[in-house]
Amino acid sequence: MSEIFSRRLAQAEKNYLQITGRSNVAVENSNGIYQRYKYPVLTAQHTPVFWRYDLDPQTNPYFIERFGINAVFNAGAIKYNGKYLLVARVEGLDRKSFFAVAESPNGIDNFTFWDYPLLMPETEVPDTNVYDMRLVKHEDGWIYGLFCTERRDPNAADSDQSAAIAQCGIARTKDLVEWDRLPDLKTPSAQQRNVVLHPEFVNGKYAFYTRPQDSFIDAGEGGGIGFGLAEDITNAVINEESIVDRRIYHTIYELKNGAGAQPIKTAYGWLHQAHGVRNTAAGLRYTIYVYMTDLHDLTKVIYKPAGYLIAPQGEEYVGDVSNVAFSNGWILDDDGETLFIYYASSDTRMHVATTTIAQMLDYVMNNPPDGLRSSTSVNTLVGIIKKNKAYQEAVL
Ligand code: M1P
Repeated sequence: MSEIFSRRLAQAEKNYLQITGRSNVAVENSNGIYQRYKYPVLTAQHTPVFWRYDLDPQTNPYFIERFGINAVFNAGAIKYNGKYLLVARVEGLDRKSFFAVAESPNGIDNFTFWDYPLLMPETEVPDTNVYDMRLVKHEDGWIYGLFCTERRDPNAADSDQSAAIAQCGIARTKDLVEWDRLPDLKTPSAQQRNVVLHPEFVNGKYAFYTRPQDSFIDAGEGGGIGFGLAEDITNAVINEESIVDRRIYHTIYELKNGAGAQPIKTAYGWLHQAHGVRNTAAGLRYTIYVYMTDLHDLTKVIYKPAGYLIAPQGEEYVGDVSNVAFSNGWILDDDGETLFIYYASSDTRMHVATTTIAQMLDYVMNNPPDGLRSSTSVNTLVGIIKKNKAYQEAVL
């Protein structure tokens, strides 16, 4: 074994142990809604050394990285057998994404990947790229993974090598190791991304939150986050899609939006998280927001605070696709109260924010909604100031 090989191997192993063994640190936060943490929970450096390098000095004398990882982001999340699991979107240097499970004993640090990536079966039309899995423990007993499957548009001209079609892939498992691939979801829309399965049956049917879109990037006529029912998950067909959370001019979700993770049932309604996109002179800006729908009418939004819950902050702004905060996974802990919100920054790395259902209910039900005009925002602010002044005068 050459000196260079042993030195570089020792360094790679040291880096890996340092990053996966590091304790996370809560960051002082003033918004009172959730707690951010100092370190990302998953990065490309969290991938095992034995994924990236050939460890045989005979065949890799320079200890060259043979399979580079570009980014680890947009993870689905679930608690399973007492462990906090993230099914991450791992992207190689070749731009292909695949899924891999990482587990942590506490949900905030020490995430380590399982030895092998997830072996996702294909349908008869192979996926070119798969990403952004939403995990749902459904009342039918299966754990479902819904994800985007992307393929080249078969009708695109040869000169156009970027036209793509996005659809919702569906797979299910009992142990997150063996997966059955089901046919892709069929909807009235040309394309789909950001599809989430509702955890309960609705009138005996499977209920989906969809994101109809006209083309690969543009939501186009797709009005926002949709909703539809399918009789059979093994051949899921939605015939009618209605819009639950509409895109609206001059909001953080005016350009497009998409459901994040499975909604959480509370005493007051279903708590949803989603991402909203707006355009800026510097490009698209993705932020995460929440809203609540009626317990009995899943298509009726009953509470929705104005603006975003999580936007990129500090180093989160920078990455492969900058100015992106995106979430497709959260875990409600066994106490029914502690909530881990997993979010990616700038299509590069994963973070966690922790909160409680009590805090989220207070936020979603009591923070002011968007009045959609500057003057309504001013009225809201004046109301807060007047109330505070009256309170201070009364107690002083
Ligand atoms: O690059 C930002 C995000 O873009 C897409 O989200 P949407 O479909 O809402 O535009 C997805 O490709 C997502 O993975 C990515 O993080």
